[in-house]
Amino acid sequence: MQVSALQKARYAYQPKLPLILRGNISDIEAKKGEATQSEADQAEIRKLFANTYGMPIVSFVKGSNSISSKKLNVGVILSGGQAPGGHNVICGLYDALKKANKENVLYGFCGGPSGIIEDKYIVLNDDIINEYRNTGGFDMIQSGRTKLETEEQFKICTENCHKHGINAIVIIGGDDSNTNAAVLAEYFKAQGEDICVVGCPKTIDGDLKNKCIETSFGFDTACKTYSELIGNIERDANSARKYWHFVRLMGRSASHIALECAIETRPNICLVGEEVEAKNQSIEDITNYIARVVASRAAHGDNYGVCLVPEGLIEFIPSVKVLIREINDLIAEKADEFNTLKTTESKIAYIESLLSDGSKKVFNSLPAQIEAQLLLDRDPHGNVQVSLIETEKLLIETVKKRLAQMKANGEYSGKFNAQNHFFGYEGRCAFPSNFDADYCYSLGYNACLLISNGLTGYLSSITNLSEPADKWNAGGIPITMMMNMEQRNGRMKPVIKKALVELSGAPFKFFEKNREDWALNTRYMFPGAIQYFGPEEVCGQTTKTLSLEQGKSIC
Ligand code: FBP
Repeated sequence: MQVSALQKARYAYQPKLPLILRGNISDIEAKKGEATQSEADQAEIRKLFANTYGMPIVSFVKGSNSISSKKLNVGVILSGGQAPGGHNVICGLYDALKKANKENVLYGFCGGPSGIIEDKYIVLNDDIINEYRNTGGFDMIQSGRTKLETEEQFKICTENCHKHGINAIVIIGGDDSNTNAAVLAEYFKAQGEDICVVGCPKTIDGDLKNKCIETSFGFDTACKTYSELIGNIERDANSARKYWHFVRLMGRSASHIALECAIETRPNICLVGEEVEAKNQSIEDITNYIARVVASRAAHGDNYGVCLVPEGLIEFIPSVKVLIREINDLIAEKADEFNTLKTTESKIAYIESLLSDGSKKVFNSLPAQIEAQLLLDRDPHGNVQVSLIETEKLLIETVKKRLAQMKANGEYSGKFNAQNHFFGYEGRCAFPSNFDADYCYSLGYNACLLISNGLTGYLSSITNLSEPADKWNAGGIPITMMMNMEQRNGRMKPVIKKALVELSGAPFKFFEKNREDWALNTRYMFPGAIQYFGPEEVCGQTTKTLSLEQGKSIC
């Protein structure tokens, strides 16, 4: 493979581990805490996870252990959307396995969870691993969105584990994939199978976090990549002074990415889905807010600006949320009829005929393009694919109309020329920042320790992340502890609770305090590209979100 100079230099980077993981594996003790309970719906979740519910949080401390050095065969799966650092999780896991026993074998199941069902795998060795150290992407073994959830899939999975003598599976995924990791762990236990399942918290969206998981990997690099691009656009806007740029940012439901990028770049407007929901705002309210800022800036001669739009915004507008839920249920319930319809128009007409009166009204108020985008295929977990809904274009249109009315009323006399952008895939496969390179390597290394200790149904956890790596803590969190019951594909299911932006949290408070100033005055910040080599204050910064959440001040 031809490699760039940067890639060559990154191969040589040695990711940092927490101090506790740096010594001999035999000197690390697994300290178990109190029994745990699920986030909510304890009775139902206890019933569904009879063998794995209530397990304690585990922390690794200095001590001794009686882990045997018996040969282990481990399978690893990348699940869901790409996130920078995935390769490093595998590298950390591989290095720890080889350190524990040179005979240990790591199977990389290819193409996501379907790899283990179809028995598509590669046996990872030094040559393969060394080609992917500290690189972006998931191309070492690729990823996929197949859901591991049926009894039949679990049976095939068991057969394939037996075939290769697999003792443990590591699933690197987001909330839905780790939910499935917990279900698989429970299945193995119930069947008396001695196969551990351990998860690793992956997603650029930043919504897999709670009091025990401080951030998911990939969020840091993705936000820094988007912030670099937004900063460049701000500089262009500030130079040309003739466009309003509407930038939609990936992140699925939660607005963590948009909020982090706003704190990094200080745009004139950043919408936050969770606030829209809390204030019960409609598309009209959001439009009026944007138009007011556009008009106020125009009054000072500034006919330009930058507005960040989280891709999940549309789902938070309460009336649209109800509409999406109805469409999700209808698509699941009437799948046979719906899937026979050939044209977009016939699909729109069919769904419209079945909607409640309230939702029909909201549906009809949307441009045809957005109606069609709301009906596109659901992901395998039954979620609408918000990355396909062009909310930024919808807002440009509604704002344009509102400004025309304001002009007619003599409330506005500026110019509004808008450009739309969508930043998503651009940030998911970047070279991991030093933070993500270190964090991911540590998560993978730590997953090996969880397996060696026979722990199953756990998520690999590295904490104290706003401090330097040598002060990080390592351990495991029982996945059931993060669960509640939610409606999916028309049925109640146990799932890991998604972490949305907390309006009382430090990152949102910081943004709220400053947004009016950023709206009217131009306070753009240009973070520039991620730096991998150089002084720690340039290369070693965590996200502003993490710093603020951990009580650190930011500049
Ligand atoms: P995960 O939750 O699987 O990590 O996905 C992250 C994400 O990038 C979302 O932000 C986005 O909405 C979605 O994937 C896009 O999915 P796809 O890669 O299938 O287009």
